[in-house]
Amino acid sequence: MNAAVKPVTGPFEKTKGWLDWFDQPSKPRFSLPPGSVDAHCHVFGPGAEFPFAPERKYTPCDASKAQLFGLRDHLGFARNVVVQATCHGADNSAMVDALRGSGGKARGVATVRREVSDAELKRLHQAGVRGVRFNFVKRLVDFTPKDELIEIAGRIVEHDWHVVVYFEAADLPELIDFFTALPTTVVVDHMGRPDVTKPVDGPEFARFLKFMDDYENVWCKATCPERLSVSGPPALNGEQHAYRDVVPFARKVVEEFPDRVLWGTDWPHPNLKGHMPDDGLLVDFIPEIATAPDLQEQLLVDNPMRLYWPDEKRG
Ligand code: 0GY
Repeated sequence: MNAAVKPVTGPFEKTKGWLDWFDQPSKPRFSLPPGSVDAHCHVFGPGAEFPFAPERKYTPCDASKAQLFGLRDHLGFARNVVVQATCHGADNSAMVDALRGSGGKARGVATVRREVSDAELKRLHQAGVRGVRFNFVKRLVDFTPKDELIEIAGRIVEHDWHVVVYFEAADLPELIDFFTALPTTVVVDHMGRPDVTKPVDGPEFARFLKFMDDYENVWCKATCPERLSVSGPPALNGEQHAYRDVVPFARKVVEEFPDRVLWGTDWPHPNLKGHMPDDGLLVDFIPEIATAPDLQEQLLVDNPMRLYWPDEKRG
């Protein structure tokens, strides 16, 4: 990656202990299939241009669209899906600016409130937004009433958008009725955040798999080994492969639901304190979880293209 993409310090003091993203990622050994989509990543600010939300629970380092696109090219991706991060609240300007600056190579997932106008939804669609994100992770957001979320979900149907949901594994039982009432495709972030110290065939992950099995409109992202792993990357534990403990969980969803899984880097990896992943090594994690070329093609190209660029040819 170009040295010019080094993190810059904005006018905001970032949350203490939060690491800056890894600015010299290795070149992956795994060659991504042509047309691969990084289907979960963010932009932060730059804070001087796109101020962070007053209600945010953390203040990140800056991570601009140019830096994101530099990483895309370095790793070998063709496209990005930029997911609105909670530090920008419901002000989607930085994300929309990234979509507009991508030359059609990025789509977005927005955060909206019930006050959002029809004209704004249309404007977001024209910019490349194809979904909204409902976040239930208490350390990241304040509570939003479910009737407000249902109302928003009802309004995005006409744009053929989907809902991305982020929650902790322990909260699935109380959220499941809400998720199944949503009138759209529902995409679960990071496999519903399993506790990877528990067995992959134990009751907690079985509950998540059953949820996906029972509802064909539910997809998930086989993402964030760096966030879910307890064993950590190879540099810390000396094992040959990174994030070994996450592999069985991610492999399971990829193999059981090959046409409903997505993959993304999660760059610039908000809220990581223990270590910051080398995004090149994250790409090398992919063949561990999608072990055959046809699974890789579905995970990285076919599925994200169907959801985000349904009218376009790949590439
Ligand atoms: C992620 C995960 C996190 C943060 C956010 O929007 C966000 O702030 O999603 C997290 O802290 O687990 O997917 O980026």
